[in-house]
Amino acid sequence: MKKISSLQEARAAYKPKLPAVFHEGPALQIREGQPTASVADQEQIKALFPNIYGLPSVTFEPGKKPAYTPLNVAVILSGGQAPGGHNVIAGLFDGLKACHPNSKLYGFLGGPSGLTDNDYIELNAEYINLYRNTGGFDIIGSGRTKLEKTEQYEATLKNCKALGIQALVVIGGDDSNTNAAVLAEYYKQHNADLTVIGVPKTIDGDLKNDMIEASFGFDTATKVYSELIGNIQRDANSAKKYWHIIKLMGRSASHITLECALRTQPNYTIISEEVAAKKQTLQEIAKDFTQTVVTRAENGENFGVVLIPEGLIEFIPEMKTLITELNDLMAKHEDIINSIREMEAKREYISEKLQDHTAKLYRSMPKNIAEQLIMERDPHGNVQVSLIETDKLLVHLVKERLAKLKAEGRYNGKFKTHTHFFGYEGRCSFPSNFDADYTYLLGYTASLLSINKCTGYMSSVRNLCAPAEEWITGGVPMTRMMNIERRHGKDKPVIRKALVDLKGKPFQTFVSNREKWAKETDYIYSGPIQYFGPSEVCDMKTITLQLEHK
Ligand code: FBP
Repeated sequence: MKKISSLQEARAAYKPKLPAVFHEGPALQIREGQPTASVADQEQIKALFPNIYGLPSVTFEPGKKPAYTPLNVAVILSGGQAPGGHNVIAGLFDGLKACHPNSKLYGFLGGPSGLTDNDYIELNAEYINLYRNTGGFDIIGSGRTKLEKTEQYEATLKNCKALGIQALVVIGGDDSNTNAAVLAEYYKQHNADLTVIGVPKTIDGDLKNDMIEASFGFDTATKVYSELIGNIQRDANSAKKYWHIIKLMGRSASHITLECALRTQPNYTIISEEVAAKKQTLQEIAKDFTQTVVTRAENGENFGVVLIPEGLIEFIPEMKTLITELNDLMAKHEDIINSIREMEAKREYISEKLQDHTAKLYRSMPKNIAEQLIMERDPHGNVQVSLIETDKLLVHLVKERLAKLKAEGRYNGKFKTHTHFFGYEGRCSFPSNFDADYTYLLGYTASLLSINKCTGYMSSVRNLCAPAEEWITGGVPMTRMMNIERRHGKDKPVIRKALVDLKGKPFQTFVSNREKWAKETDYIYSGPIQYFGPSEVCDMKTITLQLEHK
């Protein structure tokens, strides 16, 4: 027997678990549900997507294997990396080959730009085998190019036609899948025989709804971050001399931070959605945080661990107003602003153009934050929150408050801090067993949706809290998840992002424990992801998924 010398080799041999419906290969029948409607703004969405609106959800059930003909399919990876992307492609490839050995799979390189620029490779078994059960998106690369112009749609159609492609699978988050729905409608309107299927990806966990229980990558990424947080907690509890402030990825929603808090029980956690609901100011947040530091110091504990969601800044109403005003200003005066060399002169030029109260807030920001707030936006027009040091900003404000309390004789502790940012560390990790199984099945399901010409559908795998054998597979029309939102001053159809539900069980569980976790040192050290061993350890689901669906 060949000696295995790395985890990569050992993982290459892992066989993702398939539900009973696929045990004998793709023998199945399709069961259609009732016609669907969008989550809101039905008339507008229907008018924008007349060809793919109102379709029924579909479920795959055991049946006789139909006589499939060969199919040419292309795949793109879009947006940020998420563990399991390679397995989506492996599952897609295996599903296509199981239906017909002469089917072909192409990969457009570097995300949506590969599709418009006709940059592609044909994927074969030998190449795919190198990537099975591995993290990362390096198999074909990813990108964030936004498809929004007619010339781009035309280019995608021309390139797909030239390769004889009959279905395009888009692996992405809410924006990328919105793009996928736009393409599906465009191809239908142009009578092109080109099916578009979406696959729900993002470590942020915000592409979910009643038919999509989780986006892939969330499970692995939160387990990686929780391991790191646990290690830091143990260090903090050993040395008892530092406060560790940890910012966690999640561009907008705080699902990652909430899941990590439930898994590790830190002393203080901020959930952006709660901040927005309570309309908290930056100073109010700093006050709360300071109170936890003071209380622990009174108990002789000058150490602690704090979790902050990356997207926080945009959920603080006053900061949101500031960012919106800055966005407009940058759009109008970016060249002038960039031509000013000195940051303080830049800040002054900008402040003069802001409303009085926003100018005051902008002037009060530490220099690094003032600079970070005017950095280049991403292609979707979003502020690049991962580059804003909210953690350092809060530390600065808490230090100011503690100094004042000390001067008044109301605090006598120490507040020595270390800040951390965990994001990229978790996006390309080896997928957990859950993500390896889930993604493989999402890909396998996408192959069947492609063969059955289910255009405008997102691959869906449900009943995820049950063992993989009992998972339910099918497709959900993407228009069902859409509503109209204001983006860059215009009404746009978009897949609705799922923010943390403040009435939901995960947040409520956190609320009922947070006071205790603030005072006591009740850390959980969750340790690294386990790939081999008992199922209750290796196939463990996220606490969020269990609380939401068990
Ligand atoms: P997606 O929504 O595209 O999956 O990306 C999520 C994310 O990882 C966020 O958590 C983070 O804010 C962002 O990507 C970082 O983007 P980039 O990789 O471009 O730095």
